[in-house]
Amino acid sequence: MKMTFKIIIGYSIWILFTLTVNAQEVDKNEKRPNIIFILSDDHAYQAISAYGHGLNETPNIDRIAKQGAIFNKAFVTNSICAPSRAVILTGKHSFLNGKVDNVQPFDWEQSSFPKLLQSNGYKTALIGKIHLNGLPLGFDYSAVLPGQGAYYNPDFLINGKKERITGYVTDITTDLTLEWLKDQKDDKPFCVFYNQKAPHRRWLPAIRDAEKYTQMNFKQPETLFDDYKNRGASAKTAEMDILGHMNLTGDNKIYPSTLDEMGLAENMDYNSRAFDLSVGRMNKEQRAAWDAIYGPINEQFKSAYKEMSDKELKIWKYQRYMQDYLGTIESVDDGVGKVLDFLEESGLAENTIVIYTADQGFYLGEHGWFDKRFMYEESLRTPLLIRYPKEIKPGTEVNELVQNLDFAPTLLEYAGVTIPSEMQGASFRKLVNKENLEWRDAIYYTYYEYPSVHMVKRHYGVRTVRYKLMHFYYDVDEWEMYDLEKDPQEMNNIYGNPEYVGIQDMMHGRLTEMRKKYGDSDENDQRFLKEYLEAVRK
Ligand code: SGN
Ligand code: CA
Repeated sequence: MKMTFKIIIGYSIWILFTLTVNAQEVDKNEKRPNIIFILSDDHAYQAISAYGHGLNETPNIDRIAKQGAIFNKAFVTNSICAPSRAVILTGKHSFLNGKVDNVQPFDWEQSSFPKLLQSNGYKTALIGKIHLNGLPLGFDYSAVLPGQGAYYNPDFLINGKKERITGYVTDITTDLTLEWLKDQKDDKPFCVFYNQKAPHRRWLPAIRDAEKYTQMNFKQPETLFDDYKNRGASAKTAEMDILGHMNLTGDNKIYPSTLDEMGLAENMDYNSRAFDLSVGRMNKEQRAAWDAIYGPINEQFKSAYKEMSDKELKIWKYQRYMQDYLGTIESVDDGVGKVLDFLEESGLAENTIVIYTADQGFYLGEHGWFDKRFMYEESLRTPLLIRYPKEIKPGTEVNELVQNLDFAPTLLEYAGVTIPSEMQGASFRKLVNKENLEWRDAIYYTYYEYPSVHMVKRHYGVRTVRYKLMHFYYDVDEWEMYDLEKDPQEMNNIYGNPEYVGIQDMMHGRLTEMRKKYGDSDENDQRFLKEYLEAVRK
């Protein structure tokens, strides 16, 4: 008996041993996935046809969802450009990675997922807008726009060296990405950030798209004329109203000379500067093509303006806004198509993860607004689509709450690299494969950049599947709570409503728990406030 037992044990150990060795061998021989991370700037989920809002068509971006997965509840941790990028790179909340607003410097010395991929044998590249100061670290190649970048004839910093490239920024970013991809002939897996500037303000489309989009008319959001009744001071005092804060020249492409002729030259200094920074960069040919499209719009505006009520002017501005904003997305979508085609043609598609997302959401007239920053849904939520034919089933939908905090751990897991314990997100790989049903039921949010352009007050909050609790602070001390099931447009602040006492207590509990879990505090808020005020006073 004893002998047989020993033999069985010995045999089992041997089987286990061979299985383990084989598993390791398989891992080693298996080529690790390539990664193409497509990050556009201010691209609202409402402006991707896969999300079904009916505003525009994005057939190529939609391909990613059809052949892979679409996330219906993807959020940011801080709805503003540079901080969001810092969160994506580091996998840490703003108050830990230090990039809390667009003003504070980003510390490239800290750990990031591209650095970890690079030190684990990946070739890495960063192409397009990054909006973080200094030479990017963790990349074998970088070709980035300085700051916000320009739409026409942009400067690029190619491995730190400035070069002006003639053409349209979205097309150039795509071309640079394709060139880099075509150069990847060695055996190493790659990870490239393909970052578009579009559709960031001031929304200058490619000429070919401006022609089409300026002829179009778009449906208005239900809340375009929101009066912010039942909301707090922050919504009421924000400066992002389409009627009052979107400007006619820089934003709506009415020439300074047209306004001059109309006797509407108030604010002219600001307006003409914005105009010079965008349209003013065009060469003669580009300008002539631009004038052929926007000249007639200027003429129409000149004759129609006198008769316009404020309501009509707001609708006119909204239509101009959508024509240009959605116009810029057409070339983003074309670029995605070219990159996907390249992957198919080169045989790389099967083993390449393609992610499409944006640095935050954006208001397309909801609540009468443009811009972002708020923890309300349209700016909190981003598009997120992912394709990885080798693993992800076509047509997958993910409804759990994910955040941009999750990209770093997710991509490290796909690449087989250990996820550092200080990263705060979680890998959503198993979630996409429907293997893991244990997932968070709440997310945490912080926003700091105030007082600043658009005047959205400092706030933080928690969002669960159904409710949202927010605290606005600094020059106010206000709480807002929304029932997203009954009030998805967030028109009714229920904080203090006796019917919701229990829910309110529960949400306060969730908020305390989140602040503790992620390591945030009132002391952090006060410190960042002090640092911000010092920086902007300089
Ligand atoms: C610029 C824009 C703002 C925008 C910020 C931040 N004005 O200042 O509308 O909110 O950038 O945007 S513009 O007239 O210069 O376009 S972010 O995406 O970089 O955070
Ligand atoms: Ca942005």
